[in-house]
Amino acid sequence: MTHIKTIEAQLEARGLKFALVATRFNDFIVDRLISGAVDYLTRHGCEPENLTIIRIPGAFELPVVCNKIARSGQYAGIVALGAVIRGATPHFDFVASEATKGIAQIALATGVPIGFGLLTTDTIEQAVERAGSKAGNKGAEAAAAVMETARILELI
Ligand code: INI
Repeated sequence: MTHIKTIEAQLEARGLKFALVATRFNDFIVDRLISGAVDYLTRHGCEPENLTIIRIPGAFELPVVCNKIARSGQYAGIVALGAVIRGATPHFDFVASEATKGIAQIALATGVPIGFGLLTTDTIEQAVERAGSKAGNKGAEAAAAVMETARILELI
């Protein structure tokens, strides 16, 4: 078989600076997502002094804050953490879709990877399941994705 060049990242965070942008809204869930993200990154070599946690009001504010952080040039990656839980009105749809769209646009426009740790669930139970119980911890997953992507971007 011919040799195929393959680029893969080392799963290692030593020396990389990350910003964790986390909502206060639904903080009983989001605090668990922060724990998952911090735990993942520090277990993969990230020094605590290279982590910054930024608390913001709600998911709707994620894009504007991530935008400024990404453009500061100080961080190898951002982990966006929050929980949008469906209520009785269409508010959920607007908040979830604007946050999602904004985060994706900022990552593309700046080239700074942003891990998508924003839960969008129909119920509180579904959010709890994804914040460190039976469906894992989406904060840790977002941190893992952004760490690997930051390393990949160094290699390309
Ligand atoms: N913000 C969230 O992060 N999660 C939610 O579930 C939510 N709901 O359901 O309303 C929410 N709303 C607040 C919003 O993100 C803004 O902070 C607010 O509208 C002020 O701009």
